[in-house]
Amino acid sequence: MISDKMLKMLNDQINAELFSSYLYLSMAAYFESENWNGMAKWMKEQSSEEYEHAMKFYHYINEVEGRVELEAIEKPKFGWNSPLEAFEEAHKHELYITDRINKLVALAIQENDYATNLFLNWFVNEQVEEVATVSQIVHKFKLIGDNKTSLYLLDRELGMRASK
Ligand code: OFO
Repeated sequence: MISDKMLKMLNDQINAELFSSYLYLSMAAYFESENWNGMAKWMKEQSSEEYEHAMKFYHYINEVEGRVELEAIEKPKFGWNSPLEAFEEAHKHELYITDRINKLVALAIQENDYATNLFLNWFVNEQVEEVATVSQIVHKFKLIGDNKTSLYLLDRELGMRASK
């Protein structure tokens, strides 16, 4: 049995993960509008992963006999000035999500909620990977600058991201 406070925070995290999915889909749409099809593919994959993250929380809440309560999803930003700006925002967003996961873990520890703590371990590792991946992409964009050929090649590289 989980506490009401924990249940509320887990439900809020469903909303945060769905917002992540929505934000990355909006970035994908921006990339498509600029004909960066590889970047769009990368972001669509990321958007799908975020939906899966939301569903992990959904299933966990049901497993511990809590009640899933969905709230409205905030409208994501519509456009960015450059691919670099979009990926920088993705990086910032992942740091924010990491902070949220850490707060969930802190509450689970405080409440001696071992099951939820164990469930959250997967997300702790996932956040390390997500922050590192986006950070590397931002680094590549910064190296490349305005070099069109290199941007074309990076777009191709990002488009090779496999579906999970
Ligand atoms: Fe769900 O990890 Fe990104 O936001």
